Amino acid sequence: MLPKKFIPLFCAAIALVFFASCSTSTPTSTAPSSAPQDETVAAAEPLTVALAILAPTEGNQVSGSVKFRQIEDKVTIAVNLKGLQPDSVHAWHIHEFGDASSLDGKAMGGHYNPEGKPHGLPNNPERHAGDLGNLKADSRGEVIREINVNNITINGPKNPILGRGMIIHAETDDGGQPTGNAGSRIAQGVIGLPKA
Ligand SMILES: [Cu+2]
Ligand SMILES: [Zn+2]
Repeated sequence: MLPKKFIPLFCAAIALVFFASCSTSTPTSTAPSSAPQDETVAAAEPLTVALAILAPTEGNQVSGSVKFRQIEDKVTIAVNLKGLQPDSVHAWHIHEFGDASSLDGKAMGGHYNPEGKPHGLPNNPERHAGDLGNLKADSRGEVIREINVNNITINGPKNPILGRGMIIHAETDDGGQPTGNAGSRIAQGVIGLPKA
């Protein structure tokens, strides 16, 4: 048996051996990275469709889908919502992050605005890329609508929206700064790739 006073010394020696073996093995774990090549492959494939499935934020009942289809330099956005108050009007925007981890929708960040423009309504060419204006619910609290925009792409060089966030707000977008006074976020969804 080891005398008691040598035990700390013994432990220190073991630790030193481990440390030394770890540091000497470090260079062998540095394998060549293939990341730059993968990025090139992904960027080369132009996509023409994207889909966001919207779920209600905490305390709300609004759900639906938003389908994006790119046709040449224009994107058709088809929205389908239910669970709104009858005849109510709601702002809808593309937000910066496709992050639905927050129950109030705040993890989606601010309006998608890669060009650094002021907030605006769709009739104003000087607006955030994510500014889509307002949606009016029918007498059953539903929305079925299609709009066309020319300031975004699915994953092209101009304001790509894939992987960003889709938000429906509680209030109407009045076009005011900085974000249209649209109120809280009542539904959210990540803009992703549809299966078909
Ligand atoms: Cu918004
Ligand atoms: Zn905006």
